[in-house]
Amino acid sequence: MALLPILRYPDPRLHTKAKPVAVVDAEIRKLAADMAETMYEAPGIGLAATQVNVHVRLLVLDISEDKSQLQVFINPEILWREGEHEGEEGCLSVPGVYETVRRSERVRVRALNLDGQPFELDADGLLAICLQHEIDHLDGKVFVEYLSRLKLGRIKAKLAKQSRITV
Ligand code: GNR
Ligand code: NI
Repeated sequence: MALLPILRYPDPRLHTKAKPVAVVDAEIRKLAADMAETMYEAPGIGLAATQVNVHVRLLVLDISEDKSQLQVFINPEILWREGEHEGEEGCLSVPGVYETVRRSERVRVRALNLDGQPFELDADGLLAICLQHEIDHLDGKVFVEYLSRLKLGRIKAKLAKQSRITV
């Protein structure tokens, strides 16, 4: 296993649209394992391949209290969504920024597992939020892009200042 570097907003590579996984093979399983290790170490509750600069449709998440429930989604698709929910989000690619985002309250997702088998999952609560956040990454979208231009400008200034201090 290996820890992977996480891209930081406003890195333009975060806006890459990820390509579907053609075959779930050993290389994809290795990427999922490395992404899980990277997510747990960060620590975060989800990670999309886009964030580690691999532009394929793969995400990992674990919203369990004791970090014992790794879930892997390959080629995830939202089949339907309903309701609205506003919640505070953070992102490993936008460290230190927490802002309220409006999302669907419930989603049904279809994806492949690590054996290449399709499954469907109905999600609500934090799982639904996290799935939408990660699938956005695969489409090249970062949560701060839902905010007003004013807020986004302030966030960019804050991140620029942070990177001058921490480098
Ligand atoms: O660790 C994370 N926490 C989080 C909190 C609220 C909504 C979404 C998230 S996902 C984030 C990890 C991450 O950046 N995934 O892309
Ligand atoms: Ni994120």
